[in-house]
Amino acid sequence: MKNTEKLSSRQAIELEEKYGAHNYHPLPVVLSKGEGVFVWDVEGKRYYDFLSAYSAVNQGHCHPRIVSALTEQAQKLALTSRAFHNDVLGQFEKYINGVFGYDKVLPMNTGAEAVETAIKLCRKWAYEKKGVPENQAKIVVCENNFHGRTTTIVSFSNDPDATRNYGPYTPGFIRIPYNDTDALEQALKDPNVAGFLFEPIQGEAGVFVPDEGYLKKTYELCKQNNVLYIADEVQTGIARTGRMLACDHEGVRPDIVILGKAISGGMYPVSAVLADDEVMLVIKPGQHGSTFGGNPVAARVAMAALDVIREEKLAERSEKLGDLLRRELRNIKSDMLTLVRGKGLLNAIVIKPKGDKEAIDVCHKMAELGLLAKPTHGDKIRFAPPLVISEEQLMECVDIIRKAIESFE
Ligand code: IF1
Repeated sequence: MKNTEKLSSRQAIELEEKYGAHNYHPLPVVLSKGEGVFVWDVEGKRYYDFLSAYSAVNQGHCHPRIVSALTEQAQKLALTSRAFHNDVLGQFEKYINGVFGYDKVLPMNTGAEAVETAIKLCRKWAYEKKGVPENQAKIVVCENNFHGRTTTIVSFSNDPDATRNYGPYTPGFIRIPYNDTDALEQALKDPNVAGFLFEPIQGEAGVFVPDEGYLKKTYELCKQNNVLYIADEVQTGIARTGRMLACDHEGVRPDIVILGKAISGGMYPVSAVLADDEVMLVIKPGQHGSTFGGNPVAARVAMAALDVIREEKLAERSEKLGDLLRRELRNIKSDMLTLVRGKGLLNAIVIKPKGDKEAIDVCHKMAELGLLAKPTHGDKIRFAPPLVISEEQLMECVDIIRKAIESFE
């Protein structure tokens, strides 16, 4: 068998089943092409993509500008490591700091690595600036958080699937309820608390949007207690919720911003941590890094991906179409559809089972009708199309969703 043989869906699934680790359970659809809001399976069936690779593909699949950045740079210089300078990294750094308004950026590759970077930065800052005694620094996190899959990050998760039998766990984290400012106020009484790490909207928890004012209040509490305010915007950032950062909705400026996913338009693994000098410069040469972080392909791709967000006004589009989507979904009359929530084009619905039909069956029906989405935590379905979707396309998608849900009436 050649490496690039044309496979049927069934053959492709069988190969993965037989030769790949079983750490995922995908819908039985095998995709081979993407363009804008659409993906196609190997049999040529077209679908609307309502997952957008977990919000990595905000700019749409295979955006020509981002593809060009990738291919042009790949033909010139792909990787030098950080042992030498390259002629793109500095331009990217200047560019991204201009976009988000920070002094410095530290580029990594995956979201989890960027979260790890933020944790290390926060701890080092605690010992070297705040004066926390050695090895005593604590970081406050929230219940039902999702920040990635590394051993340290899963150490402060309360999802049994993420944690079970992966111990021993990294200490130094305090978990408090999300959307509870009193709990944060209590936790910050411990003088060894160095940071508050949170998602502005909890993605994995089923797109849980905190009460209005939560970001502002938690920000103020952190400021009062000399605690770093660390926003994981890996999923919520880059225009997904209707602003460049979800924190922009309440006008708060985190001490550390963590970005990933759509910072590359899903073209390449790029992540980044932003902070001002006071924090970022606690890390000195040799104290943190990665082979691929800040490579010229990543740098070019990220600049193109951010250009697209700005030039195509995708934050504005996300805000407007998100309002429309929620309004339309709330008009669907079905006992199964019990809740619609979200911000911008990061949304979820909650499905109440009817007989033996549940969220996964709704997803299978939507796939049949040409729209891909996936359940999370059994009863929720995330709706997060690429932000380049048009109003007309969105209305067609609402029709598909309505038909799928009503097919169980
Ligand atoms: C998986 C969810 C989304 C993230 C936030 C860091 C990371 C993520 C806020 C780590 C990653 C992903 C990864 C993916 C499933 C997924 C996810 F369902 F778990 F919640 F997007 F909705 N911070 N989120 O959401 O980034 O290291 O993966 O680049 O299967 O792990 P990464």
